[in-house]
Amino acid sequence: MTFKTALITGITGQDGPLLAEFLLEKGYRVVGARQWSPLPDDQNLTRLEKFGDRFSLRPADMSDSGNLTRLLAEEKPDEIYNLAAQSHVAISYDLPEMTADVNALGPLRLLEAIRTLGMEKTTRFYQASSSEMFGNAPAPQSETTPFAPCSPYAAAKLYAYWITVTYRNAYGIHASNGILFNHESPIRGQDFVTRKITHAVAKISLGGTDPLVLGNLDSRRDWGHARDYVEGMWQMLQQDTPGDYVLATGESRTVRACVEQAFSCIGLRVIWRGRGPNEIGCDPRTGRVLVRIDPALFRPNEVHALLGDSDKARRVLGWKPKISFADMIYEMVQSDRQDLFQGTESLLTKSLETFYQNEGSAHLIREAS
Ligand code: NAP
Ligand code: G4F
Repeated sequence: MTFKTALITGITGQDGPLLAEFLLEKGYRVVGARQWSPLPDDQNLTRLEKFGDRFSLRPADMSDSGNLTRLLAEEKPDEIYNLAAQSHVAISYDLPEMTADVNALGPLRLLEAIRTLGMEKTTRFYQASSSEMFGNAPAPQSETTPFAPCSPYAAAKLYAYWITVTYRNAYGIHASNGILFNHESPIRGQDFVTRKITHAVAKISLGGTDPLVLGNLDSRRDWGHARDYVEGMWQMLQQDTPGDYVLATGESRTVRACVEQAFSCIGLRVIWRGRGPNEIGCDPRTGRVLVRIDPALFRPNEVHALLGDSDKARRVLGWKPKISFADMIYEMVQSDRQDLFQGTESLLTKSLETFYQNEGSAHLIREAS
């Protein structure tokens, strides 16, 4: 029996491992493409070890077309999921050129490789487009809402969106855009706001004393669970005809509400005092400052309110999100608590062992264990 081969770029990020796991469970052979690093971080990939050699890793950089073309020629994927990106909006202001190279020209290089190799009819292509492309267009945003990007990240993603549509129309490639609203999970990067919040809350629950430091508390996002969203990516490539789809929950919350939800997972209520950069979030029982603001974390140009209308995906793909916001934040807080607890525990064990070994007391080592 032959199974399909999927190539996933951005395999070391949040969505890559979750999509790979989803496809491997369906019987796919999955090739994960990751950029070279002297200190590779494979933490998110351990969940894939159980699939043995149906999962493999290949080096690939989105800025190198020769490398990408060779990769496609050798692996001959039935489906390509282009998830690789410089995906942090705030960082895109510091690294606009690199962001454009990877996020805009990266997908062009993949599409050109498909064309050069004559794979237009044999390889389907998914482009990770983003709700950031809507900028401050009025909510709710759907596939027919005019785009209004307002960051270097969003501008680069918009080029990628249109080049995907262009190659679909010009060369008949089965190429689809998933216009995904924010989606999170316990393996979300710690620089994104949900994970930053759940990690800080987990630390506080284990005795940490540092407050959570944030930027704009009033921006609104439509947050779903990444596990639901990777299923939607796959569904797009199983359609007879390619297309562009919004995936969103249809619920929008402020960053402030996300903070309150996360603290509620450890039994703490947050009350807000002050205004603007002087606002603080406090524990009403003790007065302890749990949250404070750093104006440096505000963006030069904020997207104020994202709220998606995913009616098309629900009708055509039969997609719908299953995991609630409250359950997702709870899962993230618990996962961060567990990681921190295990980390602290192993550090403690290590230092005790070192101490006892230095003291030369086998008896005490036995007692400690
Ligand atoms: P992520 O965690 O930031 O992962 C991005 C991945 O891209 C990482 O594996 C990263 O590798 C890789 N990458 C960066 N530059 C590269 C290069 N030059 N060559 C090869 N690989 C490179 O992002 P994510 O949250 O999983 O999101 C997946 C995709 O969906 C991204 O394109 C993102 O822009 C888009 N998206 C995300 C969301 C969301 O809410 N998560 C919403 C809409 C769209 P390293 O680990 O080596 O840096
Ligand atoms: O978590 P964020 O950094 O996500 P953002 O900017 O919405 O982008 C994410 O979602 C996009 C889809 O809409 C993706 F395309 C993109 O790749 C990425 O995955 O910030 C969310 C909100 C922003 O309004 C930000 O200003 O949280 C606000 N925020 C407040 N304090 C903060 C912080 N964001 C971060 N990262 N760090 C803070 O301290």
